[in-house]
Amino acid sequence: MRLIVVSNREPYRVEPSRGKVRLEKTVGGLVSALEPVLREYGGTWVCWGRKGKGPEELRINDRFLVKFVPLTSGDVSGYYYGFSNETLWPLCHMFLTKTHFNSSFWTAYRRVNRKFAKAVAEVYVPGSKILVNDYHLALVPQLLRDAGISDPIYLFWHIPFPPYFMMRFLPSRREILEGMLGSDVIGFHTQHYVENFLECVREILGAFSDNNTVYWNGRRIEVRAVPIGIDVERWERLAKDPKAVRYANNLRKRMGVEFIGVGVDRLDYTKGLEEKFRGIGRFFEKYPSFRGRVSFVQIAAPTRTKLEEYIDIKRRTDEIVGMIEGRFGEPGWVPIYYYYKNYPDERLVSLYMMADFALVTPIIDGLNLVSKEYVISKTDEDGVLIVSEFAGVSLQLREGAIIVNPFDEDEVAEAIYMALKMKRSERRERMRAMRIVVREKDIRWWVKEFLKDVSA
Ligand code: GDG
Repeated sequence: MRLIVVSNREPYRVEPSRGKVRLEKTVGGLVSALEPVLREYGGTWVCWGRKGKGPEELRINDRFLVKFVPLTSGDVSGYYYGFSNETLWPLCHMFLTKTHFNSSFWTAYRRVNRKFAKAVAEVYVPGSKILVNDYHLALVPQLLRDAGISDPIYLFWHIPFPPYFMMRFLPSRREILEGMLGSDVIGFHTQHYVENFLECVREILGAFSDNNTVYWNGRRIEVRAVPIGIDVERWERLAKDPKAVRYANNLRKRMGVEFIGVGVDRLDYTKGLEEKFRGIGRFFEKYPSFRGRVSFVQIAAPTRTKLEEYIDIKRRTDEIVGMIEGRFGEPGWVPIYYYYKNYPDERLVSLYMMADFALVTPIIDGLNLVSKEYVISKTDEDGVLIVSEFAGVSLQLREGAIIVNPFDEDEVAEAIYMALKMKRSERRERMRAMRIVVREKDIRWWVKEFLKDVSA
């Protein structure tokens, strides 16, 4: 099978270095999940050529080619920052008040989706499977159909899909749904999002649906709930690397506290960083005996930094961290170590390994890969995952995780307390249960399950 992956995000950033080019894997859920798949299975990855001036194609190995779609600055601001990240992202995450409706965003979105479809048509050879990713490219499946491509098209939507009462606000709701229905298979992380999608196509398009199948324009479209997995082998390898183990042990010693918590998120308003810090503050307020004994390490990776909402969330997060440091911190003890930067996976794994608990509190999150990375990095099977009930992953990991409502700071505080007081035997039992799920439902499972042939 020849795979063509289409996504906004490029799998590598191309950095010139001493006359050569250095490839740096880009950060984010999609790339973390799919880059290993293409390396292993081969195929073409069609994506945004971020710098505009770089090469049009890049060969990673003899089977894996990256094709860049050059975008103008007008494309980028209207399609990427505009329609994708100021309209669809907040709408799908139920932030109506942060959703900007602007017809020039929509014009750019349509234009860029056409550019992507054209680039796919250029590399397409009959007999391929086409995997279109995410909300940036909702129109591509139907555009490919219009271009006469009859091979199977799979669309995976990595973020939540909103219910009809949210989707109806979008002026281009019909076109978005029709674009998506050009696919043969549409995937979401949970059955809940599947149901929202089915409700939208019924209410907005008047399409007929039966179980998880939509009947539209004489075609059948299967809608699947298939939560994405991580590259378990790779994370286990990283976790076994003696350098990573040494770094984790040394760091833990240097921090000099009894307990360490960890969080890794893009600094996005959906990830609930403010809520997390409020919960931590509440914990130190309610349980003063833990002051000086617990520190929390938070990586907040910069993202979409040009947008006002993101400048704003950065300011608010800085402020709340400052408030907690100021209120609870003492010379010799830092309650929250907060880093606004990217770290390589080799560092993240050490942070996961040294942490007694991970705190993942999105307000709403399609799935959340960090939770799975934490679980797999705990090769000693010891550690506690606290996760928001509004992250898709909480359904998969509910046997082992402590599930919280991130808006309830008391509940978050209690969850931290429970994690610190939990007996080793219970920690292991819960961690084992989660490790089984993450292992079984890894990225290879997802590829098989989601890209399964359409049933006859
Ligand atoms: C979308 C959906 C869904 C983060 N900071 C650094 C870093 N990361 C990596 C993590 C993880 C990935 O980025 C983040 O994945 P998430 O799943 O948590 O979230 P999104 O980026 O919002 O992804 C999400 C996902 O797509 C997959 O479908 O789960 O719901 O929103 O892999 O490790 N990686 C490195 N340095 C960092 O500083 N190396």
